[in-house]
Amino acid sequence: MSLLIKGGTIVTSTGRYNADLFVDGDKIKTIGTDLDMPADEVVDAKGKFVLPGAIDPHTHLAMPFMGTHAQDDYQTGTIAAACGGVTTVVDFDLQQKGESLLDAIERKKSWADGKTVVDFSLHPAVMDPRPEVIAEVKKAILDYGTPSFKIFMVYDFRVDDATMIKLLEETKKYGGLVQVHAENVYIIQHMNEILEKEGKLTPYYHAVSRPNIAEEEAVSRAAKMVELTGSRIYIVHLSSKEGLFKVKEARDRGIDVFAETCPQYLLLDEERYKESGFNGAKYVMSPPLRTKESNDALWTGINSGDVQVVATDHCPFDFNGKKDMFGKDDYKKIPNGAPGIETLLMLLHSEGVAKGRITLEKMVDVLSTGTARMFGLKDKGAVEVGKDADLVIFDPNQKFTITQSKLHMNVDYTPFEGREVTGMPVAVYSRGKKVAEWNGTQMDFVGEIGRGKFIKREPFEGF
Ligand code: DUC
Ligand code: ZN
Ligand code: ZN
Repeated sequence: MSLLIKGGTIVTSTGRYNADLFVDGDKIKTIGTDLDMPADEVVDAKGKFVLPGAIDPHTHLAMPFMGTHAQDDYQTGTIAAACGGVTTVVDFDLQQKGESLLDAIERKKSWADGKTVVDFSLHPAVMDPRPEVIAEVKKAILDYGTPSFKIFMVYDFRVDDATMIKLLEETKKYGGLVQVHAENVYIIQHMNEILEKEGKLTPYYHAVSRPNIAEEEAVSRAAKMVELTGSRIYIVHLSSKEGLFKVKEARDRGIDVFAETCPQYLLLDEERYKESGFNGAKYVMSPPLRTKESNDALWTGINSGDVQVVATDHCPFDFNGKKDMFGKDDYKKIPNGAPGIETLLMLLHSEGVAKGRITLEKMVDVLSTGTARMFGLKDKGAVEVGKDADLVIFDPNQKFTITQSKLHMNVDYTPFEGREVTGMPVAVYSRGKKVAEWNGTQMDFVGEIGRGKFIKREPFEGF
C-alpha cells in the first residue's frame, strides 16, 4: 500500500513548510516538492496541515477501579483514539497483588490481542512492590520495551516513600522513567473526615477534599526523592498552579522533574462541580478540576517548557448507571475518571492554537514529538523520512460541535458537550493505512480491527 500526500503544510515541533510526502507500506519514504510517483492513494492536502499523529501516553483502558471498570476496552478505546487523530496509545498496566510485573505486562497485552486499531504500548504500574518486583525493572526496560513505571502516592494501592526511592534508584540504572500520581493521601483523608462529619458529600466536595496543597506537597516530596537519587520523574496529570510551581522550582535547579497536563485541567474549572442535579459527578476525577488561575498557569507552563506533554487520563464511566449508581450520597464512592481520548487534538488545536495560547509547533511538540521522546517511541511522533506513517491531515478551519452522539468513546457523556471547536482531522493514517476520516459532519472509523501492534519502546535518553 502506498500513499502520496500532495501540497500540504508539514508541521514539525520547530517549524512548518510546504511539501509532498510519499508513504510506502508502514513508513514515510520521501518528502519533497513535485513528487509524482505512482501511489495506491493520492491525497490533495492543499490548505491542510500534515501533522504527526497524536500520542496519548495516559489512558486506563478496561481498568478495574472503584468497584467497576473503565468502559473503553482496547477496541472501542483505540477506535475513539483513531477518530480523534491519536495514532499511538500508551496505556497503564496495573499490577495485581502477588503478580509479577512482567506477568502483568503479558496479561494486559493479551487483553489487547486482536483488538487495537492503532499502535499501543504499556506503562507497568507498580502496586505490589516486593523486592523481586523492583528487580524486574531491568527486564521490563531492556527486554519488554516498557521503560516507564507508574506509581500512585494515593489510593489503597499507593506506594510509600521508601519504595519510591528504591524504584527511582533501580530505574535510573537502566534508563527508566517513574511516573507519579502526586497527591498527599493524609491531607485527603483528613479532609474526607471533616467533610463526612459536616455531611458535605455532594460532588462539589470531591474538589474540596483534594485541595491544591495536596498536589503541591506530593510534587515537592517526589522532587526531593529525585534530588536524593539523581534519577528522574514525570508527574502525571498536573492540575494546579501550586503543583506547577514545585515542578518549576525543581527544574530551575537542574532536577529532572517532567510534567504532563490534560485538556480538562487547561479548560475546565471547579465551578463544574456545582452543575445542577448530580451533573457535577461527570467531572469527578483525581486530581479534581481547579480554578481558572490554575488553568492559565498550566498554559504558561506549556509555553515555558515546564510541562512537556499533554495527555488525557482517559478513564470513562457512564453518568447513568456508574457515576450516579455508587456515589449519589457520597462523592467518595463516585468512580474517578472522565473520557477524553477522542477530544485531545481537537481541543488543543481549537482552544490552544486557534485562540493564540500556544503555537501550532508547540501543539505538535506536546502531543507528538516531545511525547515520543519522553517515552522512547523512536519511530513515532514526527513527519520525517524513516518514521512510521502515523499522520493526520488536518483542516484548521473545519468547525465541529463536540457532542457525545458524534463521538466513538464507549460512554454516555463528554465533559466538553456543546463546545464548538475550530479545526478537525480530514483523514488519519496509522502506519500508512487510513483509520479514520471526516464524513462532512463527524469522524468515521475506516480502519481494521486488530491491525494495531504492540510497540517496544527505548530507554530514556534525556529530554
Ligand atoms: N484518577 C482518575 O480520575 N481516574 C483514574 C485514576 C486516577 O488517578
Ligand atoms: Zn492518576
Ligand atoms: Zn490516570
